[in-house]
Amino acid sequence: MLELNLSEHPHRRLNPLTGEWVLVSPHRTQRPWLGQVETPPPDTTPAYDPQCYLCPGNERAGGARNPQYERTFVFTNDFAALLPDTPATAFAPHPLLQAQGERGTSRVLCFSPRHDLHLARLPVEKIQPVVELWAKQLEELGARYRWVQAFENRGAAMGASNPHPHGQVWAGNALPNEPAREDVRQRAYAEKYGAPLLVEYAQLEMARGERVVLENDAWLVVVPFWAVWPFETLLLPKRRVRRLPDLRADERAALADMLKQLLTRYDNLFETAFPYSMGWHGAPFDAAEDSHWQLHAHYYPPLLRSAAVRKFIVGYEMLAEAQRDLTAEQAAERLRRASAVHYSERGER
Ligand code: H2U
Ligand code: ZN
Repeated sequence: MLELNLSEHPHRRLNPLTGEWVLVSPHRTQRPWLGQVETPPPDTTPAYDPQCYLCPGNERAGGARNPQYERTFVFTNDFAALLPDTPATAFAPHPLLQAQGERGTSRVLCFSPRHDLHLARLPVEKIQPVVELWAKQLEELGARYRWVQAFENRGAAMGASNPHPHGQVWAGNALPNEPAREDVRQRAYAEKYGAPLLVEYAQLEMARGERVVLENDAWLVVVPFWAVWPFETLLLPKRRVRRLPDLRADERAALADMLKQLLTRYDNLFETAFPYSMGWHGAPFDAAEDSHWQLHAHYYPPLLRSAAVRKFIVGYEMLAEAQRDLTAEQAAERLRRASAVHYSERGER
């Protein structure tokens, strides 16, 4: 029997967090890399936009007005997907027709008063308040709801409605699909192997090195072995941490530093404001037994070859399973090689 070579032979990789497989076709990237980068269009986004519903002092849909905030600002989404006063009752006239009322809330998080500077372009000391904001929102909503999802849709390619740097937080009492799967898989792993899955995974990747993108005292960024999106990453604390609000002050500072480094490299890859969806996963807030959980963030960027060429989840992927050509190891290497200085600051003194 021939030995399987992960950088040559088509193979499937298991995502231990979800139980799903991804088909990898590395032979399709053997052709030389066409690393041609178009010159980015000059950035003309203003520091303040009178039309923006997130800028300080501006009016939003429904007539509310934002304060003249100086750091971060939170408001309840004017078109919230979840509402606190919903009847939490079931609709189930037949086993094939089942629904459940869901109570919750949805908030918008403004990361900075500056309309034009997304996270990658903010200095580390201005990213720190974003970390504090996440921690505070998760703690506050976690006291009332089982699952609190902090996330960011960045860039028009991911459906963000506005370039003003912002994220969202949705809270509800159900455990949604993704964390529910991760809960089951992490619990089963801890029971079988006696250690939390993601704690073991971080150690394994630090020892192997080939998928590590970045590291500092408290954090590790890897392209996970089972990545689906071309430049998907997983951000993991080095210490055992169950939920984001549990982070110590030094870990919060190190997180701001890690985000700056990661997002700078993302932007430099194709010299564009790199689009992505990202979000935090930690132990559900009602969990009596949560020792199998480890805090982490997922970054899912859609770009493949340039600012204009993105991956679509279509065809085989919708009907059979996810597939990629570029291996996780190749993606990690390209991210490692990307410059640590943001392209917009190059040549500045
Ligand atoms: P996205 O860019 O990820 O779509 O987030 C922006 C959110 O802002 C979106 O969910 C809300 C939209 O409902 N919004 C308001 O709450 N008030 C407004 O005046 C416009 C948009
Ligand atoms: Zn704005």
